[in-house]
Amino acid sequence: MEMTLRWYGAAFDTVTLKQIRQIPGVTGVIATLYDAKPGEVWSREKIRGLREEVEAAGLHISGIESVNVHDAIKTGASERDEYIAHYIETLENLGKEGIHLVCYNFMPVFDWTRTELARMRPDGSTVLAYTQKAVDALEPEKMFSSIEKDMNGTVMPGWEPERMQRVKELFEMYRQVDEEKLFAHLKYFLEKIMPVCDQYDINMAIHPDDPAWSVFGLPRIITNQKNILRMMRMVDNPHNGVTFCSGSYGTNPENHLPEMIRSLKGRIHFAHVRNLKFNSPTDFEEAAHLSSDGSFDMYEIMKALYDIGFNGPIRPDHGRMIWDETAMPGYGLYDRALGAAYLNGLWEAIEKSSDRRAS
Ligand SMILES: [Mn+2]
Repeated sequence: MEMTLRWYGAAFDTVTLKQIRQIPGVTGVIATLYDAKPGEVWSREKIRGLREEVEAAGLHISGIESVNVHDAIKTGASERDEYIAHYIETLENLGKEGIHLVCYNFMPVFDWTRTELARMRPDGSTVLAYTQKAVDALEPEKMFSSIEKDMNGTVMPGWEPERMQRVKELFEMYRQVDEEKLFAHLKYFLEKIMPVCDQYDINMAIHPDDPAWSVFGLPRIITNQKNILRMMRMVDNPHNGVTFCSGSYGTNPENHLPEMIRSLKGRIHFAHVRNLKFNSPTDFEEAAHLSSDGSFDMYEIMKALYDIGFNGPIRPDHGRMIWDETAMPGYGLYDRALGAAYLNGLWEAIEKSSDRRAS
């Protein structure tokens, strides 16, 4: 595996490439053109500029998170072919610049959903949290304004103000789309893009829905082992793979994370590893990466990745806000750096003990 950190670009991120370069063992960044709109073609020049900026800092681009999929594709609207053509052009340009991993999601209307961005934990750190009670009590249009004040002045992925102004309209677009239709639209999209992925050896890594169940009555399909295996079988190409995100699949306690990892051997192209602390089955908060701080066995998660021969990029996912840092919630430097160091430590121990057993 390669340890990486997500980076939103110099214009948007409070964390610098220089700081990332100094985290032990981090050699790559997961980059994006953060101001590109869904459906827009990413020009080769812009991608090259980004690549050169990252390389000048002694790092490289390990993958893109995300190239967003336009709502016309997700809803199967008549103009979807035009947007798929744009997506293909973006993939071509990424491939020509030597980028071979693209994370994306197929979530309707909202990306990840949290009800609090700064819940205080006993140690004084603040974290993102979710409580079903709050979602049930809220109109979807009010979701954005209820968390906006805690965004620390940053723009959070999937929660762009201009998008949130259109929430009602977006709900209307998805009114006729149920789970079966969403699967069909995903299949249509994947079948169209696989040839360009084959040509440039681009691994597509779908990110799970977060949380892994339906919110506000919207369909959600990338939620569990059964659905993800269905998605891989319906377009059976090794480039059609997944981002294994422990914090997203793990929102549903019925998802057995190490077992899911083992069932996805060869198709996990990217891993997000973080820990959650459950206070009840419908209330969870993000925890430090350390197993004992949350509800997951992080050793077993890393061991499963090791055992299936995972060799793609991995990144610590959301971190807590600690040490008075001000940053995009979940994306500060300090706790993600601690997370990377911890995950690297687990990996080294697993690797060495496995070598010893083998020899
Ligand atoms: Mn994730």
